[in-house]
Amino acid sequence: MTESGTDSGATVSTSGTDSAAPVRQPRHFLRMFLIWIVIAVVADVLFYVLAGPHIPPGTMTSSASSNQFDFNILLIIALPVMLAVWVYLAYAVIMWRASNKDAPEPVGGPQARSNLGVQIGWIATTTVIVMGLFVFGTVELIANQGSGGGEGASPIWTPTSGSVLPVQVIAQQWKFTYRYPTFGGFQSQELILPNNTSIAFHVTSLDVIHDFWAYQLSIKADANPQQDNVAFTTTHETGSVTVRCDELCGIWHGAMYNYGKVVSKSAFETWAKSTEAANAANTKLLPPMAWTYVPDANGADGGYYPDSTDPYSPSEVYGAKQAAS
Ligand SMILES: [Cu+2]
Repeated sequence: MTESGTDSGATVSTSGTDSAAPVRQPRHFLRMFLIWIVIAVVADVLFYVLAGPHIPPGTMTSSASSNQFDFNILLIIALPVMLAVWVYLAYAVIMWRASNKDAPEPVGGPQARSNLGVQIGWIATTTVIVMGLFVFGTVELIANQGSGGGEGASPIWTPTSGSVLPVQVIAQQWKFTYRYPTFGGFQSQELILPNNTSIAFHVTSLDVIHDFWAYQLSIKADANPQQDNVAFTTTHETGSVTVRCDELCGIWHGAMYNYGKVVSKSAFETWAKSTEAANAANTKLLPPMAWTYVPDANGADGGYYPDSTDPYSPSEVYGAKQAAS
């Protein structure tokens, strides 16, 4: 293959003081750049059009749509970076392989050190990408409902909707239950939500640290004992929801999941009112609705566990006074 000799590029001396005659070299960097820019633009457009709408976590809620947009932007920035590496690799393998007689000898020594253009280009490009992502990520975090995360008891962002449904998420080893304070405080093992409604999740824990991760809602908020962690979203589509614990919380952490649904407003009202009525007798036995709970707080030992029991196994007695044998 001798096509590089016919290319109308700049003449480049191959190896400085080498006695070989200079071989006319094409403008490799310009070529790579042109190949890269075409592939990168095509890949970005194809990705955004074909894959973009299917990128997790979907569009079931305002926070899900917002996160999907963020992921798409990140991937659109990352794709050209990856393609730049691949184009350089492919170009180098094809142009500078040993069997290509026109390939210049590799240059070592002082000539191979310190290329100001490459250094400035590298620092400028990486700085722009990193600082751009920093600004983008910060704005998206603050402006878009904390990207669905828990914002603590005093969120910096609150929904503009005048009517927000509060749902309390109570985590414990090893299950989630949901309490509906505006429907008599009944408690459900299933998360049912009305469509086109702003929801305030009040996430708390009865024992250790858990994490409420409702994947399709794009809500992920830590569940800490004695903390009321608030996360907002607005539902936009009906469908089923998977809830998982996302904080290693003990031996059955992996089994700590359940399911929920976003249903029409009327279906939600019917469900909520009938469940409130059906559970009324049990709801009376629950602790009064509060933003955090201390299990057995009124017990004799004031601990998290029922009196005279503790979470440790009977063999965990190292250091305890042992009976003489
Ligand atoms: Cu857990």
